[in-house]
Amino acid sequence: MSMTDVLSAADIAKAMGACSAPESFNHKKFFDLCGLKSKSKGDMEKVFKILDQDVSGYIEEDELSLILKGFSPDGRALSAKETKALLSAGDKDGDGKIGIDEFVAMVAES
Ligand SMILES: [Ca+2]
Repeated sequence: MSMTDVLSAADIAKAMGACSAPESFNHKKFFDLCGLKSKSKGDMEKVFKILDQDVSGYIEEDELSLILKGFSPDGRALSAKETKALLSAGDKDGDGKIGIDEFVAMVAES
């Protein structure tokens, strides 16, 4: 499974371009531009599984900081500040990581 099985390469490129500058990552804009927001729950779950690189069932902080690389190998790492903002947007139960249901909810409401 790769990102382009779910999303179009053109949409991914558009989303990556919108957050290429330092400290410019906005998850709402990103999930909208890359097309994920309008995908099915099943597609969002496929993307979650790609981002959960160690298959722990959660996207932890270190994986969150590399979220852009999950979408495109040349993506930049998020700053600590951007990573914290993304974590707090998705981590509804406050366990410090994002589960699959939290991920789907965060994308859907973005
Ligand atoms: Ca993980």
